[in-house]
Amino acid sequence: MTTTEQTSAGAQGAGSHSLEVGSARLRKEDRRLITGRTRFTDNIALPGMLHLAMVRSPVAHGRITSIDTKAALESSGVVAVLTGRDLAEQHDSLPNAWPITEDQKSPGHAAVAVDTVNFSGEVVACIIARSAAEARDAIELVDVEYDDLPVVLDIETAAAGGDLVHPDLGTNVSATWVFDSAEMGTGSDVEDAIREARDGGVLIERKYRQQRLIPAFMEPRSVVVDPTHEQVTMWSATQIPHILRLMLAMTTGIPESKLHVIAPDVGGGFGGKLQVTPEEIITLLAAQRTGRPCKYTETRSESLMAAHHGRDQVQKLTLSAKQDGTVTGLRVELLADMGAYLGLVTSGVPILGAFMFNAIYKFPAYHFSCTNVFTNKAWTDAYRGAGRPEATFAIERLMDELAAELGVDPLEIREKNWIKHEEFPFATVAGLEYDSGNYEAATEKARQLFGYDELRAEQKRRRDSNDPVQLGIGISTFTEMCGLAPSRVLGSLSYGAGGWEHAAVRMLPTGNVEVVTGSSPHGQGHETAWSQIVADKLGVPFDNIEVLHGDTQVASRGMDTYGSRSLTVGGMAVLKAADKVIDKARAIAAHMLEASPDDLEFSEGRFGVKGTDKGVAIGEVALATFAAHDLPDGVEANLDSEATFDPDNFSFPHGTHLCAIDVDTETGESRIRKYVCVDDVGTVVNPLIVEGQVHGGLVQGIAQALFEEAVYDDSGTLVTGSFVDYLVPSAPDVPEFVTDRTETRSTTNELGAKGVGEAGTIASTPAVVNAVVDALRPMGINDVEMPCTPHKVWKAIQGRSQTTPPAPSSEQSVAGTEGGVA
Ligand code: MCN
Repeated sequence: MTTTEQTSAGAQGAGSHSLEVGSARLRKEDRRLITGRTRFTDNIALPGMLHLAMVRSPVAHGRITSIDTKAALESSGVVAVLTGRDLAEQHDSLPNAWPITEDQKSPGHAAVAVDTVNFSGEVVACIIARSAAEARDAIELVDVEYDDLPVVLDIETAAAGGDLVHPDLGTNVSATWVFDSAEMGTGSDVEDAIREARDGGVLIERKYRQQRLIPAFMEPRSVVVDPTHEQVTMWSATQIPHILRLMLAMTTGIPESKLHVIAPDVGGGFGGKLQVTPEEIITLLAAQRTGRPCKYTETRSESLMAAHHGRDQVQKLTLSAKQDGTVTGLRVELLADMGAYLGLVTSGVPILGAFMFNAIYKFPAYHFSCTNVFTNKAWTDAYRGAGRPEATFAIERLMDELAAELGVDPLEIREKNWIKHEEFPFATVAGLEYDSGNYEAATEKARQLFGYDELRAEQKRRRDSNDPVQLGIGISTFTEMCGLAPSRVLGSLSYGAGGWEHAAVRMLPTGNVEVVTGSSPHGQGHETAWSQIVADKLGVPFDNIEVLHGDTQVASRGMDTYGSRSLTVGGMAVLKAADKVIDKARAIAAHMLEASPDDLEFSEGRFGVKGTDKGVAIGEVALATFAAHDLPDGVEANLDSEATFDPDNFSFPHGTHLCAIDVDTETGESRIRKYVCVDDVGTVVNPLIVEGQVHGGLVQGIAQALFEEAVYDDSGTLVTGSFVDYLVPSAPDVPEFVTDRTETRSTTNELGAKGVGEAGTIASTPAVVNAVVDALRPMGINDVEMPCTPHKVWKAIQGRSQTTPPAPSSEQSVAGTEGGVA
């Protein structure tokens, strides 16, 4: 593993002492995380607390004809059994905060099903008991009868009509959203480009499937509600305590001021905890009804079955190009599976991808349409990358297909089409403005680290010798829009919230600092990174800074953590609040030094009078505000400040990922031999955290390429309902990664930083699948559906080997343009 050490810092304010920003500090939160001094939601025990268990539907689509709760009510320890009818009056439909069109169709979504169930795993009753064991024991005693309704599972069938998931909507289509570069004035007409390509250019037409994935966070979802005080307190394993509080108020009618939401230590989320869940609402209502604290923690199987899923799209793609490899246009037609309901941002997830299919390339014509479709499966929503991995996969696979079609190196075809570093800022055909980037530098570095030419030479040798183990080389040169932010842009996409972030910085009388952030970390290390930013800014030791978060009484405002936004939006709010502390302290320091504020310079935590050795430390100023004996007129007696930051633009990290994979053509097994990535996330606050984020992201993207898939049987039952069947890779399944960085500052924030939380996931899936297909291309194979399991690879080989010789000796074989074979 190699890393480039950072030397420049985004946060100014420090002098010659070593900067915190850019140093590989160990994460301060890890002290408590690895010594068991954490408090996860399920660790919370309150006096008189009751426990909940959910009765879940075994059928995917059915009318509830009767629910008999008598036996359960008589069971040991059971206090109450609540059905959908019992709770229906107490809450509105669960929220969908992103209606993508004015005429979007959305079914009502009750926390507990009332008349019909629409996916297997939906809650039909809730048991409240003295202990978790007694609550679970009573599940089987609730007798629910269903009249089966037709089960709609296949997205293409659902989109075509026929049986309906929600007959009252009259259609399975929730909404169709279109972007066209000619209409929007961002480019030319894609149909013209396609026509021209048909008359003498190159046309690549493909259909790719993004399989359904399940966010497999380490800590399952858990919620505790205490209704015994004036304010109702909810602890939840959530990514979004602030949004959750607002949504709970809007859904249940409890005034926001009477709701206190805490996200204690949260064991991962990956987008899966960016949700307002039925279970949170049920626990809240159960606590209100019983007047006692209530707790619900899901089992792993419940988590897999009923927490929202991710991806699940069918992508129909047409890429047009000239014979010299210049891409002229791209048409994208998506079907996106919503599952049975629309969750918090379900409908908007594929739309986020709309802005990324053009990726780092500068072709002139683009058309995107997406049809959101209901099926009788768990609802989908944000999952690491949310829309952007799907888009990146499609374009990076297409670039490889174009290269194969033309018989040129896939790196060359990318270079021919990408935006050159001197062309930034760059207005894209999808209507965004990319801030900065240097694709040439990242690619060159990756190429060297990978040993690209040597590996291509080895590949040729193995192809020529008909080696049963073929070498595949996969490329992904990605970018993504992150730092989900500009409120105005989000508003133009009908997103229901803004994208700002809030922070408070308070210098205490001892000179120690409290930082309050509206971001809500659940594994990303904000306590460490925010301390580094403030340490440089205020000249205070790293260890003297405390970061508080995840509690709506402590951090009253926030937009929480998702979309790799926390550093570029939340970290910037922290930086701005720290600036205000310095401004406030300057007036007092000037008074103390009997100087004009303009004559003071602030460096390494000290105000000095220019040209003299007179000075005062900011900590002394803080103490002076506490005593307040001699403050200048009109100055507050504290060094507290707040700031809200809302950038004008997203940030666009990028990178080049290269994957070498050995594919055993006899068994179908693929083993990654070498994985190199060079990421550019602008200024790096903490290289160790960035490295960790990239590693985690890579594993998650590789998981989609090779391992994970949510599978339903024909009756709509989730087959992959445990970790025995849902294959989350562990350390032995992934290679050692070679990571490095280039550093192109973002121009959208003062730190110069770009997000990293999703980068690895977005980039790695196409790199791996491109490598698998590259290994098999001489056999006439131009696609393997994800996940590329040994069985699927083997089947692809068997399917083609009857008509195609196993391995032609040419260096680069030209594949046909029809769809894949898996
Ligand atoms: N960072 C940095 N320098 C940069 C960019 C980021 O030092 N140039 C640091 C930040 O200071 C922060 C971390 O890297 O400590 C991630 O920052 P950022 O990219 O802003 O992402 P967020 O903090 O907003 O995290 C969200 C992102 C998402 S969207 C998913 S999904 C995800 C992820 O983070 N889920 C995670 N990483 C995860 N990591 C863990 N352990 N668990 C999850 O559930």
